[in-house]
Amino acid sequence: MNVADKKRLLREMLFARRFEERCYEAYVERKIGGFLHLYPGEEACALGVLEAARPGQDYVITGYRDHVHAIKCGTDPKKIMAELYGKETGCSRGRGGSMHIFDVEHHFMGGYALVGGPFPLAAGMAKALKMQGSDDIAICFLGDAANNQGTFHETMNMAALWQLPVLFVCENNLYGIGTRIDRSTAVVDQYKRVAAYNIPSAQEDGQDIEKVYKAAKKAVDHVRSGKGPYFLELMTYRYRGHSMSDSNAYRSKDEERMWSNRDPIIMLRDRLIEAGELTKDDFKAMDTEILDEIEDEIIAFAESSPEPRVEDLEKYVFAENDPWVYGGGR
Ligand SMILES: Cc1ncc(C[n+]2csc(CCOP(=O)(O)OP(=O)(O)O)c2C)c(N)n1
Ligand SMILES: [Mg+2]
Repeated sequence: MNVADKKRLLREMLFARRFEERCYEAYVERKIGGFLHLYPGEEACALGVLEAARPGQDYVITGYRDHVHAIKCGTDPKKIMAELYGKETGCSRGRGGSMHIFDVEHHFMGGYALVGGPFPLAAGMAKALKMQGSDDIAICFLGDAANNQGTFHETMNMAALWQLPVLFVCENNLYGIGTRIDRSTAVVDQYKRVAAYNIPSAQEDGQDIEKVYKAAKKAVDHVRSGKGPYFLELMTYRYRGHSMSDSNAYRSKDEERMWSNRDPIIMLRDRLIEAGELTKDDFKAMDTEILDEIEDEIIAFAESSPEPRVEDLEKYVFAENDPWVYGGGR
C-alpha cells in the first residue's frame, strides 16, 4: 500500500467516523427514528477488507451495522442519510431505514436485522457466481455473536462442501448486545470454529487497517482463485452502545480506555505523521473538509428531501409486475 492509498484510507475512516457521529446527533434530535446501530471504533474492518476486494463489483452483505460497508461499495452517503431520515430519496425510498440499506447497482446486498440471516444468503450469492463462471466473490460481514446461530454451521458446511467463493469476515467486537463473548460462547477464538468444516481461517488485529488489508488480501486471493471459502476474524471494539437504546453500562472504563488507545484513525494518522507524510494541520484540514461536506451536502440533502407520499404507502411492498407474485410464474 503506497502513501497515497494510506492517506485515502485515513480520510475514508475519518469520513465514516464523522458520518456515524452525525447520525447519532440526528437521532438525538429525533430526525432519525427506528433502530440505529453505529460503527465508530470498527472502521478499519469494513474499509480495510473491502479495500482488498473489488467494492461495487464483488457482492457484499452484512447485518444491521451497515452504513460504512455500503459507502465503501459506492452507495451515495446522501442516499444513506436520506434513508435514515425516512425520505423518498433514500436508497430504499425511506422504507427500510438504518438496518436495511440496499443498493443493487453497487452490489451491496444489504443490511439485515436478523442475526445470522446473511450467512446462507451469502452462500447463495456465491453459488450463483460460481454457476455463472464469474470471478467475483461474495463477502459476508457479521458479528461474533452471530456465529452461535444455526445458520452459521449450516452455511459453513455447505460453503465448504460446494467450495463456494465466499469470504466470511467476523467483526469480533467482543459483545453481542450486553453479553461479553466469554459468557455466551464456548470457543472464544472465532477463527478456530471453522476448522470443523475444513475452512481456512485467520485472526487479525481489526484496529490496524494496514494489517486488516494485508490479511484480507490473502483471504480474497484465496477465494477468488477458486480455492473455496475463507474465514477472517478481526478483533475490534465498538465505542458506543449496541444501538441507540443501549445505555452501554456493562463495560469497564479500563476496557474502554484500552481500546480507545488503539483507535484505528489515530494509529494510522500518527504513523503517517511520524513518517513525515502528514502534518497535524493536514489532518485538521481533512477533518474540517469532511465535517463541511457532511453538513452542507449530506445533511442538507436529507433535510430538504420530500417525505414518501401517503398515496404510495402500499407501493414497494411486493415486487411489482413480478409474475411469481401476480400469477403464472416466469
Ligand atoms: C435471529 C435474531 N436473534 C436475536 C436478535 C437480537 N439481536 C440483535 S443484535 C444481537 C447481537 C448480535 O451481536 P454480534 O453478532 O456480535 O454483532 P454486533 O452487534 O456486536 O456487531 C442480537 C442477539 C436478532 N436481531 N435476530
Ligand atoms: Mg459483537
